[in-house]
Amino acid sequence: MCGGGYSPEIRRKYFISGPQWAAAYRGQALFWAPTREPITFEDVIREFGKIGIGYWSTHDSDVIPTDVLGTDRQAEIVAKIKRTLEEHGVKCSMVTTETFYHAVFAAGPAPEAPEVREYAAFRVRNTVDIGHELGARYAVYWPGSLGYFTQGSIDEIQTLGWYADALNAACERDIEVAKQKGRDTLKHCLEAKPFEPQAEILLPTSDAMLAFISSGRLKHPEMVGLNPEYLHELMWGGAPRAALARALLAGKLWHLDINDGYRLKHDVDIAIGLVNPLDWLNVLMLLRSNGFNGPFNLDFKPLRTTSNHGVFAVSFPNAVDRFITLWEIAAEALEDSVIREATAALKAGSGVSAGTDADAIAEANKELLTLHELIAHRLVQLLLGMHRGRTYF
Ligand code: GLT
Ligand code: MN
Ligand code: MN
Repeated sequence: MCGGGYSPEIRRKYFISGPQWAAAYRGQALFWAPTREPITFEDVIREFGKIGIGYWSTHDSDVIPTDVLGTDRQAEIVAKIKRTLEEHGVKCSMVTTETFYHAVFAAGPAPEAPEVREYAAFRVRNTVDIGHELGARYAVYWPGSLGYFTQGSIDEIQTLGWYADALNAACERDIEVAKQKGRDTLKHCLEAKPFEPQAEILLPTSDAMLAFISSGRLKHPEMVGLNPEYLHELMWGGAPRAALARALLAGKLWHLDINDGYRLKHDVDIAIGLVNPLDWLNVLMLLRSNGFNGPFNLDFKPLRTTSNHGVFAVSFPNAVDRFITLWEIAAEALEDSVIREATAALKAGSGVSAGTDADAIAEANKELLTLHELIAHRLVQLLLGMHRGRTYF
């Protein structure tokens, strides 16, 4: 750690999940060889338990080799995961289907070949089964391979329809299994990313996904919502806070990948608040004031220069703790008397009765609007602790 941290008990009070793939990420990329040794799900779950990360999330193929998915061997591995989770006091919150890595998805999860689409349907159905078995409440879908490198070779409308068929298969299976097990159905959450790995992506943003959900192609649109990732909205140049506001407005913000990075760059998946802490404070104020309390999924990648030991000694505890601190500062900011007073004054307006006289209305509001800037200064004060020890007059 950096010399201090929250206790595991405090960390467990938040609905924070750690992905298997993030902790087991070995530092590899297109031009980069791995820098860390492989680790198992037992290692990850044990370390999350020690840190106090109460929830674990996984792709089907992170822990179950592709060739044994759906077989008895899968059942054995799932039973082993269950035991490991129990042993370390960690719960599985979310499962996601990998429909991008294996060569079978070379043309994406919804290509022309019906046998590949049938296989994709099997994969998402099977993930639903795994999710129910592990007690998860969320399923995530990242259709990053739904797109193309060269134009004209695929039919966008048909591809989107086929992708909807896969989600329909997952929802129908979910309804069946939930009934058998006496559980609620899962919340199926779509995750957008504007670029990577395809050059052109069919569902590049959370807004595109909202349109897709209400396109009429989904049989159970009420079962499908969003898992936005902070960085993915930033990557296309959007304002994550505004994207999340639109998702909230649509009642579809169900799950959130928390991380950080830069605008118009690739998916660097840096730990939350390490690049844009002020923006994150604003995002968390929005979420708190609209009743979103998680799950917050730590979808960041420990840096390639971090060691195996550092992943659990430095990366994860610092990411969790920065989230908690920012979350608490967000509460402070929402209660802050300066911000409250300024906001109330803005909402009250100038009180002038000037009818249709635009100039008179503008004149009357002129001083009041300075409060926008005042709020911004105050937020930075709260973030950096600059309000401490100052005299206010
Ligand atoms: C992939 C992607 C992430 C998604 C994962 C969920 S897969 O690593 O870049 O942002 O959350 O499938
Ligand atoms: Mn993500
Ligand atoms: Mn990402």
